[in-house]
Amino acid sequence: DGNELTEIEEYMKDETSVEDKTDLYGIAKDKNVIFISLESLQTFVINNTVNGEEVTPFLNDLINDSYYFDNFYHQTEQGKTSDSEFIIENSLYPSPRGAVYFTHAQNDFHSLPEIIGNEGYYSAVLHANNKSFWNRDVMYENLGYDKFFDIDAYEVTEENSVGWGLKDKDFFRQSMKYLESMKQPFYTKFITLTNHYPFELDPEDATIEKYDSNSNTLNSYFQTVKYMDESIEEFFNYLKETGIYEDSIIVLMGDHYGISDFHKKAMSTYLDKEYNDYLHVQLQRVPFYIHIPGQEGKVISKVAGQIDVKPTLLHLLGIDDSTDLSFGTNLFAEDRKDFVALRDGSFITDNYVYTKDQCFNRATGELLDTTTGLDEGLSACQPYIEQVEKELSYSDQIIFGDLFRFYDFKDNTSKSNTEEVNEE
Ligand code: GP9
Ligand code: MN
Repeated sequence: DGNELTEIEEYMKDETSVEDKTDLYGIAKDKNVIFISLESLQTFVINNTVNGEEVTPFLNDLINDSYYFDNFYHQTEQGKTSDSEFIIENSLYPSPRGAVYFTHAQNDFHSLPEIIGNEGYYSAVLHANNKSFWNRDVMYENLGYDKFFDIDAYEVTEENSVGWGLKDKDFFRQSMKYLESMKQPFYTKFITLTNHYPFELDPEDATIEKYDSNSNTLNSYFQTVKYMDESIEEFFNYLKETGIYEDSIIVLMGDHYGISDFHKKAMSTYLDKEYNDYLHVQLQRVPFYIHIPGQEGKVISKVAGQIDVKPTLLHLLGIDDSTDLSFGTNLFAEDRKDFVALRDGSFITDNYVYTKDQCFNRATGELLDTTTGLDEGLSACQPYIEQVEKELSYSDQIIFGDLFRFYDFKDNTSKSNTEEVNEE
């Protein structure tokens, strides 16, 4: 039965209920939401250069008129893109192994597309890959998406493909006809593809020199990142030309890392920093933008993660989520949960970065203590260690036990509780 949900439910409500409705509550009410998943884009390329040239000129400028989060972490595991999708749709953690999209696609969820669907939104995913990749066709249906424009919705040829498939510029261009005829307000998720390992690009599409290091992967990465940056700029232009821009908010998010720690040496040279476990965690930051046409920009540096996207979007849309169960919190609230947990148990707080038994000073990277060899309770990170473990395990229990089938999201009470009350 669902009794184990009661404890988890209490934890989630205590930790994530943020009462304050900020000035931004409902700012995007009834507007379209255009969510862009930026394949393998990491924060370290933003406002950075290769051979003296900006890698992401458009995304750098976009910071000026967006809410831009520069300490925003991906929380994905083996499910890669699908994990990032799962996190933003549900504000739950992905599975420690495998992909929830495959292993628990039949569970009861209370997803973002479903919630906003109940508020009159039409929802669609646009992604030029086979519909069954990551089991998306099955999972999207369960999550309540109205439509999936998969590879069959696109004209894919030798010329307009590279690497994993349709080039991003062609993808956005061909997507416009679907967007223009879509019922409004809509929630659309665009999943890009070109900036995917091994970062292949046709020579005519390269507008920046490769980097020069022992890693072909890193060397090529900057070129495909630059290409993605240009494709996003083109997409923004299409949105403006068609007038969709004015009625929309645009959310951009890196899905997960692109450069693994297999490329330590090259990364260390590029960043001119020692590659240690602290830097490895800091490299799990991915860009997160909320662009609201007509609004001034702001860089927000507080620690944040993908888990926070769902409550944040619901806040902007002015949708009351007080009966929802999530592990994230609205990023605009003052009084928020003060850590971001990565899926491997590493975490980041205002003051600390914890990973592999080591507690670092977040600001300086200085190693404060190593928990092995310390008496319990002595690590500066100690108070968070158990809570992070508990939180990840609660999320696993929800998913592995399909516990949301016992919860009535409308009544704000678990079904098992109600039954108990009735029996008394
Ligand atoms: C595939 C694309 C990339 O459709 O989303 O998947 P990834 O390998 O990054 O999970
Ligand atoms: Mn991906």
